[in-house]
Amino acid sequence: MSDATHVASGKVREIYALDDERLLLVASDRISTFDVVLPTDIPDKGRVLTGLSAFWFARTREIVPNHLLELRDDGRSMECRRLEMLPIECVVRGYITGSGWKDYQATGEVCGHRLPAGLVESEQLPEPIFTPATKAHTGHDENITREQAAALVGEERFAEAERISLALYRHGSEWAAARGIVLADTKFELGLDPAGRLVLGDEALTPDSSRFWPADSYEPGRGQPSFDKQFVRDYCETRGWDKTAPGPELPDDVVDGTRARYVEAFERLTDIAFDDYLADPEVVVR
Ligand code: PZK
Repeated sequence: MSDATHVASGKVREIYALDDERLLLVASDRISTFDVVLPTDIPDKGRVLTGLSAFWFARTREIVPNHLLELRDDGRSMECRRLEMLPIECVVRGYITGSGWKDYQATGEVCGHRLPAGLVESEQLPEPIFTPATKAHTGHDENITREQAAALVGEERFAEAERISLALYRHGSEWAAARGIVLADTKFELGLDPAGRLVLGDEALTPDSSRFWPADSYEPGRGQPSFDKQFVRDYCETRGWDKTAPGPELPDDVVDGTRARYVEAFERLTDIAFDDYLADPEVVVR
């Protein structure tokens, strides 16, 4: 860490440059809700997200190569190949929720996909759809049409990004469904290696880059509880917080319950005990 220079901050992660070809991605224990980072950490949250990402990277290598070079012993840092990132977010939706639900209610379409009439909130779509978005540096990513996305990355790369994203989502959602978790939607970031090949970067199929819903309480026609953040959201609602920074500090029971949900997501999806991951992070890539 000593000779790594800080490159960028996300809401809950940091990127450092190791050399010209390699970056270090570090996931903190910070949690955000309603787009605000809270003052209270969730212990091991960064390790859960890093472990899950590494797990998926190892299991999706046949679909697309990825940027992971090495998982560090701390369980929260990944050495990665430096890529030239595409200027679009590769979002896949299998269920109609979030900005997709808003757009559908207003226009009957999401990113130019005309959807069946009469869908209710959180309903499963006839098939997963690729719904690219622009990367907003302030505020929210903006959904764009396939034509707009193709203009940004080129027709051929757009088609390949769509194919790869849908294949990753199908793999992840089938795996998760078999373990009682609905993967409602997810966001991938793809980049180009020096040879111009598409490579999966960022984090993948984690609760921070996806909506995970508990399958046993899934019920279309309403918003769904979040697998990981529901205790935090419920607590914030009871506090009558106006959702502007700074957010409220979380009491111990909300922290403990939320940590348990992250660990449960990790263990259900990987079939690996989280303590085994802490003892040796490499267990998720073997
Ligand atoms: C890269 N981000 C998003 C911002 C974060 C993540 N392999 C890569 N090569 C080049 N650039 C990136 C990556 C990756 N991953 C990703 N920004 C740059 C981002 C802030 C914090 F953790």
